[in-house]
This record gives sequence, C-alpha cells and structure tokens, in this order.
Amino acid sequence: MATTLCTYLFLLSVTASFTFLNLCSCSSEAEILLSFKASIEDTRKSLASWSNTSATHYCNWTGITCTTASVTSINLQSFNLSGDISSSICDLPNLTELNLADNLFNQPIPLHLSQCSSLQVLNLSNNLIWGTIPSQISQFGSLRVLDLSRNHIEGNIPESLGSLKNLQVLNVGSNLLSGSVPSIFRNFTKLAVLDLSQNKYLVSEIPKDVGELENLEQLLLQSSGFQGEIPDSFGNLLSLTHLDLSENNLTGMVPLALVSSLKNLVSFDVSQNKLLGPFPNGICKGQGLINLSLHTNGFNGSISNSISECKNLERFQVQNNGFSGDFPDVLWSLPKIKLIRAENNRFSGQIPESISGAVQLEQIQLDGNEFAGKIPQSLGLLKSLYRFSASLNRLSGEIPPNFCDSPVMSIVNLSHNSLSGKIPELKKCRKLVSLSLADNRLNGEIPPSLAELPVLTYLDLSDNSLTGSIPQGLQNLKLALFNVSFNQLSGRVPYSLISGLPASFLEGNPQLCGPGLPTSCSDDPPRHHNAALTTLTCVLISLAFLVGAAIVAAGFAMYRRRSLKQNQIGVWRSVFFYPLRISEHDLLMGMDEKSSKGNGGVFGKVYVVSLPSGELVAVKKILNFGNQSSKSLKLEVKTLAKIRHKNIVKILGFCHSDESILLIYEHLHEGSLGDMISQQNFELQWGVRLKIAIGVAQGLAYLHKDYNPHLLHRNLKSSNILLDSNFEPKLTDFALDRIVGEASFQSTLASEAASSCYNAPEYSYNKKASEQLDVYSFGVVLLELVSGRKAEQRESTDSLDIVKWVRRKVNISNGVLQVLDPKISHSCQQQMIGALEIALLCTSVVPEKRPSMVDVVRALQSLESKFYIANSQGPDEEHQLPV
Ligand SMILES: *[C@@H]1O[C@H](CO)[C@@H](O)[C@H](O)[C@H]1NC(C)=O
Ligand SMILES: *[C@@H]1O[C@H](CO)[C@@H](O)[C@H](O)[C@H]1NC(C)=O
Ligand SMILES: *[C@@H]1O[C@H](CO)[C@@H](O)[C@H](O)[C@H]1NC(C)=O
Ligand SMILES: *[C@@H]1O[C@H](CO)[C@@H](O)[C@H](O)[C@H]1NC(C)=O
Ligand SMILES: *[C@@H]1O[C@H](CO)[C@@H](O)[C@H](O)[C@H]1NC(C)=O
Ligand SMILES: *[C@@H]1O[C@H](CO)[C@@H](O)[C@H](O)[C@H]1NC(C)=O
Ligand SMILES: *[C@@H]1O[C@H](CO)[C@@H](O)[C@H](O)[C@H]1NC(C)=O
Ligand SMILES: *[C@@H]1O[C@H](CO)[C@@H](O)[C@H](O)[C@H]1NC(C)=O
Ligand SMILES: *[C@@H]1O[C@H](CO)[C@@H](O)[C@H](O)[C@H]1NC(C)=O
Ligand SMILES: CC(=O)N[C@H]1CO[C@H](CO)[C@@H](O)[C@@H]1O
Repeated sequence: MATTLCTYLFLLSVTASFTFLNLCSCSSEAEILLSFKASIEDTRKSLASWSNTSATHYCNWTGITCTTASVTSINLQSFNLSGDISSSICDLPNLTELNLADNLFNQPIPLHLSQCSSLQVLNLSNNLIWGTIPSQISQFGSLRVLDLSRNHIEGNIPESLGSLKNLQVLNVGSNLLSGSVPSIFRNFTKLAVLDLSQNKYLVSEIPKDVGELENLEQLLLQSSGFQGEIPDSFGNLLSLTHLDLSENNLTGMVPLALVSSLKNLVSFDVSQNKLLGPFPNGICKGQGLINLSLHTNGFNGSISNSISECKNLERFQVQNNGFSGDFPDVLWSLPKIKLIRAENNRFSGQIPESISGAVQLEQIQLDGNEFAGKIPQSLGLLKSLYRFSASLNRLSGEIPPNFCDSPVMSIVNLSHNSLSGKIPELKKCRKLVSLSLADNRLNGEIPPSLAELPVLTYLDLSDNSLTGSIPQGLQNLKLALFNVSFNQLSGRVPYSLISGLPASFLEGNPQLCGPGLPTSCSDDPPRHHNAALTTLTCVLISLAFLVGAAIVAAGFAMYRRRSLKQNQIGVWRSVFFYPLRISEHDLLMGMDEKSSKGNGGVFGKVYVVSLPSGELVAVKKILNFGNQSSKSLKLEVKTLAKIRHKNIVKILGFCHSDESILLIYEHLHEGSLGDMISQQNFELQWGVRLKIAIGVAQGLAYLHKDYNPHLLHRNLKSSNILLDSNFEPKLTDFALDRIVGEASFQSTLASEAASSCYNAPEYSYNKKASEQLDVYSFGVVLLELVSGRKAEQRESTDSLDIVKWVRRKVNISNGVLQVLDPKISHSCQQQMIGALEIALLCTSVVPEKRPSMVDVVRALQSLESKFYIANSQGPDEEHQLPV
C-alpha cells in the first residue's frame, strides 16, 4: 500500500517505452507534427506526448484527432503555448481543423496557414495576435470558420475579407479594429455567425449588405462604435436568432421591416443607443407591412392578433434609448419570454392582464417611462418572476393583493408612481429582499405581515399617506434600510428602529414619538419590560442552541472515531502532484485530534501533518459522497491542483477511499485572516490590509477569468484566506463543488451556512453558482478589513451582520467615519473610504450592479497608487455611496 502511484506510473512508462519503441518510426505525419512542435514554446510541457520516443501512436498524442490514421484535427487550446506557428503543419494533407485558442502566440495573423489545402476551421481566439488584417487574407478562401476574436488586431477591415465566401462563422470581436466597416458581406451567402463586437475604435455605419445574409443566425455588433440608423435591409435576416446591437451610437427609428426578421429570434438587444420613436406596431404579430398599413388606416380589427410570432423570444432589451409610443402589447404574453428591459425610455401603454401568458417571465424592468393604468392582477400568476421594477412611471389604482405571489419574487420597486389604496398583506413573498413603494398615494396602515417576510432587507415606504403606528414586529427583521419618512404615522417607534436607523428615515411624521425624536411618548415604562423579555428569550434560545449543538457534536465525534477506524482498513488510492514521500498509512496515522485545526469549515476538518522531511502539510478531510467515479474525481482534483497563483493555496495531492477524500494542501503557519480579525486586539496597518484585499481580489480574478477552465470559489470568507509571513493572502477551500459534486456541495452548504452573511441575498432563492456570488463574498471580506469588525457577530445580541450594519451607518451623516476602523490613523481615511465604496458596490443587492473581480483589482490598485498623495480635504459628508 505504501507504493505511490507515481512510482507505479514510472515503472509502467519505462516498460512501455521499451515495448513500443519501434512502432512509431513509421509515418511522416509524426515527423510533420514534431517539426511543428519544434518551433513552439511549450513551458508547461503540455505536448510531452508528442515525441519520437513516445509509446503512443501520434494519433493518440495530445490534441490530435485522426481519421483513418491521417491527422484531420489539431486542438491545442489553453496550453499556454507561445513561439511560432510554423507552416510545416500544412504538410498534413488532411488537416481540416486547427484550434490554437487561449494560448500566448504573439505574432501577426499567420497568413502562411493558407497553404493548408484542406483547412476549414482556424481558431486563434484569445492569443496575443497583433497587426492589421492584410489584404492577402483572401488567401484563406476555403475556410468555413475563422475566429480571430480577443486579440490585438488593429487597423481597418480590408475589402478583400469579402472574398472568403465559404465562411459560416466570422469572429473578429474584441480587437482594436478601427475605421469604417466596408460593404463586403454580399457574397457571404453561408454566413451564420458574424461577430464584430467590442471593437471600440470602429466608427462606422452598419453596412447595408449585412441585411442580405439570409442564413445569418447571430449578428453581434455590440459595443463597437456603430452609428447611423439600423438599415431597412435587416428585414431580410430571416434566420436571425440573436441580435445584439447594444452600446453603440445608433440613431433613428427601428425600421418597420425588421419586424419580419424577428420570427426566430431568441434574444433582441438594442439597449444603450440613441434610438427613438415608436416601436414597429406589427412586431411579433405575424403580419407584414400590408396588414400594418391597414391598421394605420383605421382597420384595427382582430387580424393583427391572430398569429403571434416570436414564439422563441426569451430576452427583449431596449433600455436606455429614446423610444416612445405604446410598448408592443404582444411582448407581454410570449410563451418563452424571460426578460423584458425597457427602462429609461418614454414608452406608454399599460401592462395588460394577458401577461399571464408569459409563464416564463423572470425579470421586468420598466423604470423611468410613461406606463399608466393599473398593475395587472395576473402578475401574481407568474411563478418565475423575481424582479419587477416599474418606478418613475404613471401607474395608478390599487396594488393587487396577489402582486407578489411569485414564490421567488425578490425585488419590487414601484416607487414614484400614483398608486393608491392600502398596501396589501404580503404573506407569500417569502423571498422578498427589497420593497420600494416610495412616493405614491398609499394610505392605511403598514401591514404587520411585513414583519413575517424572513429576508426583507430594504423597505422604503416614504412619501405616502400611511397612518397608524409602525408594527412592533418590524424590529425582528434585520433591515438595512427602513424609510417611512413623510407619512402620517403616529405612536411609539419600536426601540431598535430608533437606535439603529438614521433619524431622517422617520422624519415628516410629527406624531411619531420615542427617545431621540422631537416628541417623546406620554406613557414611558413599557420599554424596560420589553427589553427584559427580549433578553430572557435570547438567553433561553441560546441555551437551547448550546445544548443542541453539544449533542450534535458528541454524536459527530463518535461517528468520526468509528469512520476513521474503518478508513484505516479501507482501500486508499492516491495521487501526488508533488514529491511528498509519504504513504496513505502515514498520512492517516498523522491525522488525529492533536493535529486537527479549529473547526475546519463546512466541508470537513483540517489536520496538520508532518512529512518525514519535517515539512508540514495541511490535510482536509471531506466526506466522499461517491458522486464521481475515481477517474473523474482524479481529473477534477488535477484541474484544481494545476492552479499556480501566488494568492491561491497549492494542492499537493490527494487520497481517496470510498468514504472520504483527503486533500493535501501546502501549510501556512500564520493562520487565516478570519482568526486574525477575531482576536480581541486585532491591529493591522491599513497598507497591509489593502495589500491583503488586492491579493484576495487577484486570486479570485485569476480563478474567474484567467484560469482555464474558469472556476468559482463559492465559499469565500475570511477564515478561508490564509496569510503567509509577509501577509500575502492565499485562498483555500476553493471550488470544492468540483470535488464533491454540485448536489452534495449545495446540500452541505445549505445545511451549515444558509444564513452566512457572506452569501449574497439572491442566494436564498437562486442557488445557481455565479461570479457575482463570489464578488459579494469578497465585498464582505473587504468590509471586514475596512471596519476591523468580524462579519458575523455571533456572540452579540445585536446580531446584525456586517453588510447591514455598514449600510445603516453610511446612511447617517458622518456615519461613514463611524464605519472605518478607529484603530487606523486618520491619514488613511480617504483610501479607506475608497475601499468602502468598492465594498459597497460588491455587496450591492442587485447582482448586475456588482463589478467584476478584474475591475475590483484595478480599482484597489489605483487606491494603492494614491497611497502617498496627501489629501488635505476632509471626507465629504454628502458622499454618494452606492446602494
Ligand atoms: C527524435 O527527434 C530528435 C529531435 O527531434 C532527433 O534528434 C532524434 O534523432 C529523433 N530520434 C529518432 C529515433 O527518430
Ligand atoms: C490510441 O489509444 C487507444 C487506447 O489507449 C488504443 O485502443 C488505440 O489503438 C490507440 N490508437 C492508435 C492509433 O494507436
Ligand atoms: C503561462 O505563461 C505565462 C508566461 O509565459 C506565465 O507567466 C504563466 O504563469 C503561465 N500560466 C500557466 C498556467 O502555466
Ligand atoms: C488524406 O489525403 C490524401 C491525399 O490528399 C488522400 O489520398 C486521402 O484519401 C486522405 N485521407 C482521408 C482520411 O481523408
Ligand atoms: C474558438 O475557441 C474558443 C475558445 O475555446 C471558443 O470559445 C470559440 O467558440 C471557438 N470558436 C469557434 C468559432 O468555434
Ligand atoms: C463577390 O463575388 C464576386 C464574384 O466572385 C466579385 O466580383 C465581387 O467583388 C464580390 N463582392 C464582394 C463585396 O467582395
Ligand atoms: C458616441 O458618439 C460620441 C460622439 O459622437 C462619442 O463621444 C461616444 O464615445 C460614442 N459612444 C460610443 C458608445 O461609441
Ligand atoms: C378600433 O379602435 C378603436 C379605439 O381603440 C375602437 O373604439 C374601435 O372599436 C376599434 N375598431 C374595431 C373594428 O375593432
Ligand atoms: C427604486 O427606484 C428608484 C427610482 O428609480 C431608485 O432611485 C431606487 O434606488 C430604487 N430602489 C431600489 C431598492 O432599487
Ligand atoms: C396575420 C394576418 O392576418 N396576415 C394577413 C396579412 O395580409 C395578407 C395579405 O393580405 C394575408 O394573407 C395574411 O393572412
């Protein structure tokens, strides 16, 4: 058992190479591949199998695909390759596909590959290709797929590109192309995908002949400096499924003709342009211009509604333009529509009851338009709707009692309308996080049932005509914002609402009373009684919890002892990525109570084990849920172990049995950031804290964007940030979902950390992994660094988590300064406020408002570079902080 797999593999390969040595002297195709390899720099030795002494046939070399013993495809994606792309590869007579995407080739477009007579697919995406597109690009006449996206290609698009008439996919997105796009598309009769997006130096009209591409399915021109009008010819794009023209400078109206090309559309995005006028009336109605003109002649009969097209439309985004006129009614009832964004236009019209037909709707954003009429009853029937915001419109009438019946409804913003009547009792919105009804004409009392919504965090009822008292129950909610200013509320304000929130959120209600308010209440004593009762309840609950926890812990200890014994008998398999010179047996013997460290976190205990060399390693023991075969488990751990980044803890190896998985990490003596912040006398200079923040952000950005495959951390918190002796942070416990499997990962997290304040609010209703969840967790860590407070204040009775605590403070004048850790010198204040702003952005309730980790790194670094710039100006009290 003590024999490691490494030794075994070594022996195997030695025997193998002797046995098969002679098999590979055969083909010249192998020699061609070797000569191609000779000009490539392969620092990671990804092409180790490409060798004339190798036991493997060249058809089995990394990245090679053969058809009847002849190489037809080479896929060397993501191997960090650089050097020269040699034309010798064209000696392979049957090579049809060459994929060199996601490497570091640093050279002009390799025109000589046009000598590859059979080449049909060339993918050079995401390299360091530079220079212009030469007119000789026409030599690639036989290509079907040309992907040059995400490089540094500059200059104008040459006319000669138009002669690549066999192209089905042309992608030159995310480059530095400039100038005007010539009309070269007429001959691209087979083109299905055209991507010119993210070329911000283009200044061009959209060439009219793009509209002649009848087979075009995806037209992606976003963020590219296109101006002028959308050509009428777009009416001929009959196969279009994805149209993205967002973030350009397009003007004029959406052409009537476009209507006919929307039949197969899945996603329509013209947001963030300068488009205006009414939207074509016939959109999605299945009639062409003829019926439309009848319509405008006054024949507004039922014809126009008889056939509803756009059956596949899922996303409709027209926000931030100058559109006016009635919003197209049919859109409201499309069977597959998920997202409608139309905010910041001048659309009018009503939201019809037929919205009940849009059974898949998830998000509606209509803020800042001229929508009028009532909120339809049938909104409550949409079971997937999680966001409904229609602030700054002219909606009127009462709010229907079921308007928030969707089981996932999370954000409702109906502020600045003319809604009247009472606020309905909201009992079903168990996932409601944010409710804004500010600046309407609502009357009646604040419904006490609001206090029963478990995750309600933002409640804005200001500027209405609400009467009665503030329900006592609301103090049980952990509200970060509670604004009832300018109503006609009366009576005693619940104590915790006075103490925790800025007075301005209560002002304009002359009949409210309580300590600190202009009016004090006439009957005073009950407060003490209440407080005493609350304390007693707290004590009882805590006691019950402690007893419960003790029982669970005892049970777990027994279980563990038994399972450890079993494991010692069980079969272990191990893979070391590092010469550990230790057997599973020694490893297991080293893992006892004495070497276990802290509670180790949600997924399992951590032990510190000494190697024979005296070196220490950290071993994390995870329950093996048995979701993955031994082979795929090995692949997943290998994926994680290959990460090399100064801010990410190295995985040195792993062992697994049927019961458990032992992950072996490098050991850091200094402990975690969490340990440090928990200490009574936590003190760390600001410069060091900023360095830690930057390191953590870089580690995350690396996982999100640079590492291939892209990974998510999914369990970031200060106790998972280890520090080395120079306070360089290193992330640990990352991407454990890959190891235990998604289902087990979620159930483990759900059982132990559902209420963790590192989890973003949307996590309560949407368990889907996303970068934004990591960004939120990072924001929480940054708040810990800025404030010097632990995120979770378990022991305190005022158990507000740090995000809510900070948000409450920053709403008060001077509150920003109260958030900053008082132990840090005044001279760092400006920088700390800068970091606080970043943290608040990261912890924004709305996931889309959170920046990417790459942006965060940049922002933090620019703070750091300003470290020495003296700033004599005091902090601005009016400072706008993001919500
Ligand atoms: C293997 O390739 C190397 C260099 O590519 C060459 O020097 C050597 O002679 C080759 N050996 C055989 C057995 O072909
Ligand atoms: C490639 O490897 C597989 C399995 O390892 C083997 O069955 C196959 O014969 C090999 N192909 C060639 C051409 O050597
Ligand atoms: C890729 O290569 C670059 C530069 O050659 C190096 O800095 C980087 O660490 C390499 N990445 C990996 C994952 O090997
Ligand atoms: C490969 O190319 C050669 C020469 O062009 C041809 O004779 C042969 O049929 C091709 N093989 C395959 C599998 O296409
Ligand atoms: C080229 O490779 C990249 C990276 O893997 C991939 O995302 C892209 O889809 C490929 N392009 C085409 C046209 O298949
Ligand atoms: C289209 O092809 C024809 C004939 O091959 C050629 O004359 C013409 O210049 C091409 N048009 C464009 C825009 O490249
Ligand atoms: C739009 O045009 C204006 C000036 O005409 C320019 O400043 C701006 O950058 C353009 N916007 C985009 C997204 O290209
Ligand atoms: C046409 O619309 C007007 C106003 O919307 C309505 O009064 C009239 O009955 C409609 N005519 C027909 C034929 O439906
Ligand atoms: C609600 O909408 C108003 C106006 O658009 C906006 O100022 C406010 O921030 C929104 N509230 C929330 C919680 O999103
Ligand atoms: C949906 C619809 O009624 N379309 C009609 C549009 O006009 C043409 C020609 O007049 C009719 O054939 C269509 O049925």
